[in-house]
Amino acid sequence: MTQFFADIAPITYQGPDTANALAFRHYNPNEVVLGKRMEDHLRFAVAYWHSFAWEGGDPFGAQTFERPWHPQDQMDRAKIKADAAFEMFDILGQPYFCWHDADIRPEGADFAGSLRNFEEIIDYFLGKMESRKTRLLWGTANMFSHRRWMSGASTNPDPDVFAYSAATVKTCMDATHKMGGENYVLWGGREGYETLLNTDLTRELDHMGRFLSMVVDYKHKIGFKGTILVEPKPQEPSKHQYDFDAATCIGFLRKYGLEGEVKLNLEQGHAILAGHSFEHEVAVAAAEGMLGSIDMNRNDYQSGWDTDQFPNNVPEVALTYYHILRAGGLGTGGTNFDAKLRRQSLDAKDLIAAHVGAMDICARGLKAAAAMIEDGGLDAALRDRYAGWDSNDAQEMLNSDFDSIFANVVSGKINPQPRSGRQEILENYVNRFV
Ligand code: XUL
Ligand code: CO
Repeated sequence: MTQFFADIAPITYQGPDTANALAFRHYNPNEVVLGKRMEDHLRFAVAYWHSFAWEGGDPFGAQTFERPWHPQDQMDRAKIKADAAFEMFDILGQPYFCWHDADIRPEGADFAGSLRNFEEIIDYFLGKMESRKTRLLWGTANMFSHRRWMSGASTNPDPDVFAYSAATVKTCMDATHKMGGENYVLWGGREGYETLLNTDLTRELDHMGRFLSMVVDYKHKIGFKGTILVEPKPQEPSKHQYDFDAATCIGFLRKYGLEGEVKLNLEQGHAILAGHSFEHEVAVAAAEGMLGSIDMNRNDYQSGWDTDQFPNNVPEVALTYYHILRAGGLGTGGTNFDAKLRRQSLDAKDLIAAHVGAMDICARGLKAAAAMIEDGGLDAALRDRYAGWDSNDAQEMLNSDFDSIFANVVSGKINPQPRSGRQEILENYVNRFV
């Protein structure tokens, strides 16, 4: 037992009326929603990097947090950090967590040294997981922080960096496989560019496609049964990122023949940066059968930065889960809180409260989404709006050509009559449930 969370008891469900700041009001893991336990719908995960590796810095100032595992450059402190992390998973009853290699182990003197540290900490995790329910939702490689990746990983102009990236991802996939991880994620923070003046965009995209094919080949070689996911984001840190949004990623996957092998890890804040709502991104991925997993963290709507805040908007979350439920759920994916505290939130209690609130918001959203599905109002409205397409004439038109369609229109047989889209009525409908 570490001292970090010493005075914080496991969080329990106490119902919507409790005044206890550290209790669930809505997240009741065993409550059945649409025939499935809430925990099994939501599949929450803690992001190791924001909760335990991030030190509270921003572009104008360094560390504000003082944790027992700081500074994070030694193996013994990496283990203290792991002790605290698993204590938090227990306190929250978290079913999953996610890591980057760089979050969990100190960098070694060279590749082999980093790998030794990494393998030691993975075994340390496995020891802790023996007696716990918490599992690995996904692992990933941090190929954006160290200066070697300043010009990209698989898209780097230097083939040596491509090689270093491949070796790094191999070790992270091995570790994810060993831990029974349910997905493997690739987010290309520096797979993009600052200026076309020094960038061969066509070549870089081909290298990225080839790299992802190697990831898929390696998955099959080692028998990893999890899902490979790419995470779209339009910019930050790069000015232009190749994985701009869901639609861009889907086009990329199709171009390189990977659409049957790779799905998407969608993040709310990234959707906002791309000028989309989160439910748009979810619906686009679901329409292509490529909905994989979600990072449920929002951005500040005014600043335009990737502020990675915990979710706190029930209507937004409800519409997201509505589309997830309609798509058949998250599958091997989950709801990862890729979210960090504000840098003034110094206390262990802040970290717990942030997750409790986020889990509650998601539970409320899920319940609202389920109620809308059970009520069927949105589905009925959609059916009604597209009912004209149920006719034989409309279906035959799709199999005809311009000349026969033209004949029907010019003869006056077809003469469109505009109908209301009923947006406000539908928004009012949603507000009844959230
Ligand atoms: C960065 C981001 C990453 C990925 C994993 O914006 O979202 O943390 O989720 O690399
Ligand atoms: Co993310």
